[in-house]
Amino acid sequence: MAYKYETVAADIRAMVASSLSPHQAIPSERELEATHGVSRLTIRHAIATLIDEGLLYNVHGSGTFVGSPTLFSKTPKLTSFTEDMKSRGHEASSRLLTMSREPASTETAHALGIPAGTECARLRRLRLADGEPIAVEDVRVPGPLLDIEEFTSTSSLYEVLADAGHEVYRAEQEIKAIALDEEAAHLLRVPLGTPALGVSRVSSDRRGRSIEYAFTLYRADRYTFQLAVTREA
Ligand code: 16G
Repeated sequence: MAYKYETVAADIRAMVASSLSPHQAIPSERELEATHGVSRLTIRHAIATLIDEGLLYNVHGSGTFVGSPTLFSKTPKLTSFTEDMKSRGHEASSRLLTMSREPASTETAHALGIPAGTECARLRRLRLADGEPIAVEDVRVPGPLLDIEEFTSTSSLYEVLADAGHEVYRAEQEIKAIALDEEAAHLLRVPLGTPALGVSRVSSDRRGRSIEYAFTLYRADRYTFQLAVTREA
């Protein structure tokens, strides 16, 4: 059974996801105590847990507020955008920008380890969390692995690929800072030149076969990457 503070923490998490914006104050300890019918100590324990997670932050003497960038932080676990958002209590959705079949450029061919000119499926999507634009994504999938006729704006690419027997197992990623161009800034609804995190990902299946070459541009004000590092080899 969950501890009382975990239940309170889950309630606050849900409240933040459904009705509070970054930097908005959460209800006071006294109000939370009254609405939950638990002790002040339990409320403090729940809030401390959420501060540790990065969901909330405290300003001494003013109260507790909803954090901004860490709201969309990410663990090293390999996830799809849909899974990533879901695990943080947000609903993922997409807007399909373009969908086509085109020959692999030298860069794509090199990344995927296929001959240049091989036909690939290409998807460009705007990715949203609770209706707010978070990322613009450009993905290439080699050869016949993806049937674009069947792909819709509500599809999860990783689910569709897994259903077709191409389960993503491992990925190599590179992250770099990028200033958004006009199109991306417009799509993400931020001012031109706003910094973004550009993530290139080459994913493969258990047998080491390349499945996708993706480039995702995340709004740096709404998305942070978290990595655990260790001295062990
Ligand atoms: C993530 C992946 C992207 C993948 C997409 C599939 C990163 C940096 N990129 O955005 O490579 O194509 O998820 O998401 O994590 P979907 O299954 O929700 O369509």
